[in-house]
Amino acid sequence: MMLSLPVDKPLFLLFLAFSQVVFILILYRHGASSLLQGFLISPQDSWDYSKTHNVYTNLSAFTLHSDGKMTHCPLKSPILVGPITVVFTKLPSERGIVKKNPYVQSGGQYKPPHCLAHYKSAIIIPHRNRELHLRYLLYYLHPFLQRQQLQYRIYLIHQAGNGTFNRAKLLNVGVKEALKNEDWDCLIMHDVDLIPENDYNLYICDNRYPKHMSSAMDKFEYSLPYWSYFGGVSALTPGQYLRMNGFPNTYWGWGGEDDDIFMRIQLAGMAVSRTPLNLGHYKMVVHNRDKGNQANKKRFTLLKRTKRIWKQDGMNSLDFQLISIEEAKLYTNITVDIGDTPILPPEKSKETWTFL
Ligand code: UD2
Ligand code: MN
Repeated sequence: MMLSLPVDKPLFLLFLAFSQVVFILILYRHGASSLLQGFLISPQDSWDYSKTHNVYTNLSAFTLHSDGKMTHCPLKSPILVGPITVVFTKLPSERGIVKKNPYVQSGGQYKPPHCLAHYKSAIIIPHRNRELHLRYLLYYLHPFLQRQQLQYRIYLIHQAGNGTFNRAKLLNVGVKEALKNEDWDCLIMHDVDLIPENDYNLYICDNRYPKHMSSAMDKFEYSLPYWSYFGGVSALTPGQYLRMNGFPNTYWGWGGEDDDIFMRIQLAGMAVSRTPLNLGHYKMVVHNRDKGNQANKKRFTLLKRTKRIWKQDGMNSLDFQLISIEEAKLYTNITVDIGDTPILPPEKSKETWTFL
C-alpha cells in the first residue's frame, strides 16, 4: 500500500518546516545522545534542584565490610541521592575532609571496601595556585565518587614556576603519569573550580565517544554556552584519548584549547557524547582570571591549523620535566615543568610557525 503525502498543501509544508526547527532546537539544547536516551532509557528528567541532599548522607552505612567473600558492587549504586547541596560559604579544613573520608587512602585513592568496583576512573586536575578551590573540590568530590561505588584516584597536575599556564598540556601529562599507575577505564579531565551537583552524573566513560559532562553550569545559567562547547569536565577512555593524539600542547594561556579538543574528536572520526543538561549541573567557584593565564591571543589562528597539525601536536610530541610525585592524603600531587610559550620569530608568517 502506498502512502500519499499531502505535499502540495502549503499548511503541511509549514508544519514539516516547523517540526524540523523544533527538532534542531532540542538537539542544540540537549545533544543527540540525550534525545536518544529519551527514547531508549528514559532517564529521570525532572530533577528538582530546590530539594538537595548533603553529599555525606548515609555514606558510612555502606562502606562496612560484610562477610569474607567480595562480590561485585551492584551496577546501580544503592546510595545515590540525586541533587547535592553545594555551597561555598564555609571553607572546610583539610583535616576535616580527611576525617569525613576514612576510607580514602594515601594519594587520594579509593576502592569500595565491601564490593568490587565495576569501573576505575582517574580524576585529572590541572592546577596552579588555586588551593582554596581545591579544598572545596576535595570536600565534595570524595564522597560524591564513593557514593557511585567507583575505584578512583585524584591526580593534581601542578604547573611549576610562573610561566604561562597551559591547561591542555597539563592534562596530557596527567594522562601519561596516571596510566603508569593503573589500567584506568576512564580519564576524567576536571577543572579545579567545578563542583558536580547531582550524583547520578556518573564519573565513568561512554565507550562510544568522548563525553562532555559539565553541560549545564551555573555560570552559563545551566545551559550550553554554544553547540561545540567542550570546557570544564570531560571523560575519555584511554583508547579515545590516544585515538585523537591526546590534547594540544601548544595553547598557552586562557582559551581555545577546549575548542581544539572538540575539533580533534571529529578529526579522529568520533563524535561527542553529552551529559543531558538536567543531569550535568555544576557550580563554579566565582573567580577572576589568574595571573599567568591571560587570554591567548593566538587561539583563533591556532584553531585554523588544528586540522593540519593534530597528528603531530599532542601525546606523541609531549615533553616535560617531572619534578616530583607526592602522595598527599587526599590526592596525588604531580609537579611538572612544562616550559613556557615558545618565542616565535616575528618575521615568520602565521602560516609557517612550527611548534616543536
Ligand atoms: C573555562 C573552561 C575551562 C577552559 C578555560 C579556557 C569552564 C567552566 N571552564 O574556564 O575548561 O576551557 O575556560 O582555558 O568554562 N587553572 C589553575 N591555575 C591557573 C589557571 C587555571 O589551576 O592559574 C586551572 C584550574 O583547574 C581552572 C582551569 O585551569 O579551573 C581553567 O581555568 P579558569 O578557571 O581560569 O578558566 P574558566 O573558568 O574561564
Ligand atoms: Mn574557572
